[in-house]
Amino acid sequence: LDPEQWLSPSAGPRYVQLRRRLEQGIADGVLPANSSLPPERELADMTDLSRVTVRKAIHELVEKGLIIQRQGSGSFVREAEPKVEQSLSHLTSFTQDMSRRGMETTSSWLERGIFMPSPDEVIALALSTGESVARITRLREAGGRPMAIERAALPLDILPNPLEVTTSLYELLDASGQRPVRAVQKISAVNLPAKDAELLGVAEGTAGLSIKRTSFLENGRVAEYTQSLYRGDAYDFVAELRLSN
Ligand code: 16G
Repeated sequence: LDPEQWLSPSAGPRYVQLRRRLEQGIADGVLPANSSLPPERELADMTDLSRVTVRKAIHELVEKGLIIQRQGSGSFVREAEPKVEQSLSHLTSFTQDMSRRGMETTSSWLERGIFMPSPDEVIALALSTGESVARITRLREAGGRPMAIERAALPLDILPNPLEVTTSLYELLDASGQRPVRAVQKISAVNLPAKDAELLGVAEGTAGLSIKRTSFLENGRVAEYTQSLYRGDAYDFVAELRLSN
């Protein structure tokens, strides 16, 4: 924890830098689950920071659920919650996936409306020049725990009023007879950028999975192009493979 090696005057408040440093330690397993943190005074000595700074950093980790404090016995690294195992062979929605596990879904809205499409949305949805898209961006939570950031774009004739989406997008599409029946997904590894990591409650640079889903209606028309960022520490994606002939 030699402060010379990681404290930088340009990297924001010192307590934030210390918090990130500790988060990184937890993510890397240097501070394993159930291990105890050195007492505040010791941490302050080790880092050359004030006790107030140390206390602030620890307080944020408690708020984020990474550390628990027990009266009289100090601070401990919290046991990670079990991962969600998600099958890759069924075209399901987030709400369905979570309710099957007995978890309730909540969403925080980041964006919901009609927008000019991004270049990749134009391509994925085969939009014509000047055509707008319905876009909904949500932080998706299950059982109160942030799981993914999802940005869905749909052609306006499929979702004319994005404000109508209040809970499940797929249930709404289903109700209007436009439930996708087929999808193509591309999964890639990412290091979560600061803003997304913050929303997902993990340290900047934590491993995440980027999933891009393009889904189609029965008649072959593109219904949705959704870019999702899943927490790598919360998800395992599972696919069943068969020998092809
Ligand atoms: C899933 C889909 C996403 C879809 C959403 C609808 C993946 C990678 N993505 O998260 O494409 O828009 O479900 O969920 O599985 P909702 O019906 O709960 O709104």
